[in-house]
Amino acid sequence: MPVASLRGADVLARALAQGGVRRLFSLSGNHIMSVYDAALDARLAITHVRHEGAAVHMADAWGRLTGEPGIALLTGGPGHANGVGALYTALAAESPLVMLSGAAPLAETGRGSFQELPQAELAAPVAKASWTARRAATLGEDIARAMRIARSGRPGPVHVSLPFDVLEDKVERAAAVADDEYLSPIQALSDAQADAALEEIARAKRPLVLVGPMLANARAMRERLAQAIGVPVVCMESPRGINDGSLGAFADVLKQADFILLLGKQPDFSLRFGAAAAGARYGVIDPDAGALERGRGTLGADRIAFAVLADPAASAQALASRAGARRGPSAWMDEVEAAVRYRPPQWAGIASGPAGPLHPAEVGRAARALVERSPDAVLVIDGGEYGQWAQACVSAPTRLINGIAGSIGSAIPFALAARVARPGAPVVAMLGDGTFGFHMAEFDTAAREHLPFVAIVGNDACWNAEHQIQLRAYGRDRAHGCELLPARYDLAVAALGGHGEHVTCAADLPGALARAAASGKPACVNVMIERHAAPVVARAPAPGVGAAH
Ligand SMILES: Cc1ncc(C[n+]2csc(CCOP(=O)(O)OP(=O)(O)O)c2C)c(N)n1
Repeated sequence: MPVASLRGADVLARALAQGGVRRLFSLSGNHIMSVYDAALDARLAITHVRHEGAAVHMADAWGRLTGEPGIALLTGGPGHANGVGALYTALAAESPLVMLSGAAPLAETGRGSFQELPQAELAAPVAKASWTARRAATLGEDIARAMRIARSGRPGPVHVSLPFDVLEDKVERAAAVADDEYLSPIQALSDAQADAALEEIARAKRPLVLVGPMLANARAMRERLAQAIGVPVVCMESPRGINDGSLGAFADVLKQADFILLLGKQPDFSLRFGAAAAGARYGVIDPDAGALERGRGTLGADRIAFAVLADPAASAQALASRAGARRGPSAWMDEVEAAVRYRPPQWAGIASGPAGPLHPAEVGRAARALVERSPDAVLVIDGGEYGQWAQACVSAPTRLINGIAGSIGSAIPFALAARVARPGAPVVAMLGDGTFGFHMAEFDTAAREHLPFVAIVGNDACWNAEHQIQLRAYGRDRAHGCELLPARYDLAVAALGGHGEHVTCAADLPGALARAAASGKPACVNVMIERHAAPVVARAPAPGVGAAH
């Protein structure tokens, strides 16, 4: 292509490629077809989805799994607006992504241009940064800056609007961008700071390290740190906070902690603003000055032993390498591990009648057997009551959940993106029937793109999480409006080119899962389940098994 005919769209696509981007999650539209065209020469593959929210969820999953910003490319106006909601999930999950949206031409700003919208303003509250590109020649700088901000400090989503005329404008040459402009310097913990933190920990009888969503998929690093410093390291990434079913009876031991190192974990609602461990003193290591300040305000200066601005992953490494002789095997560490592992023994014996429907714990048992077949499996779990049972019953080294945002609907896009990011890994997604409806059409994307995975839908014909609130707060005779049909989602998936299984009793579930996994297609195992409240995993006085409704 002659240099003089370089479009803004070409500058953009080249800049993405220079930043290591190989794939865009996108839904097409008038404003961005020049980028589709430029993607050919820049060798950017496009996963073309059925709703902009799905593209952003996929970029989110990509960010969480690879640590590299996922890229969503949307059209302007309504396309952009459809994508903005999904930024909320990524922001709370501390997941790096860049959402690029086509936009009305700059030259027509304020004149009622087609699909004109103050896009940067709309995305700003749910993004780390949000702006409108101004010139074709400097689109490379926009991209480098967006990727740098997305992955720096506390990772998160960044938005850049791309006006139509900026993308179409021709330039002779693009402003050169150095590779390091895509990266941000890592704020490390100094040796002295690491030693001081370790001394504080050594003085405590029952210390804990809590990490937040940004280290959720750094399990090996968490284990190394725990081993090196002899202190339990627990990741909190659930909107259920200390009642996260995957943390077992953790709330019981958290109460007893006398020192807590918050390693990138914010003392927000999920820790009851510090009240979940009322007697503890805190050390805070956080990459974000604003979060440190908020933490001071929330916890109170008198409870904070130290607060340091530093990157959590680099700090984990510094702490591990500065730790001298590790604390010997401690009863406290064993106690915390046992609490996190704890599940009520009665769960193992839960069995529904031979004709079904199933208890969600039974689905969990069968799903666990499927997931455990491969150490590489990626487990995706959404919210709702079934999602909480799934999180309590099934685990995997790599797991993607809806996260602190508490939003539902991301599981199917997450599963597709996981399959793209980890082509050889089996992907299992667990989600309720209400949630299934959000992005059901992405089974078409999965079939078209040959992305097999297994979705295990817990079908209680209900928005049960909200139904349970009605039962608790207003009584059975005032529970209304949360019913769904016992729909045949399996048939819908088959019609879209996937594999469908309908399971009405426990005996049929293992076979259905095996057929789904072997089908080589995106599969929906539609399991009819009872309506149970989410599990509360407390050891005393009576372990909770939700009552059937
Ligand atoms: C985006 C979004 N919309 C609505 C909610 C509120 N909400 C949370 S769980 C839930 C019900 C989910 O139903 P389903 O997926 O069938 O799971 P169930 O609770 O029935 O097991 C709803 C409506 C939410 N958290 N996020």
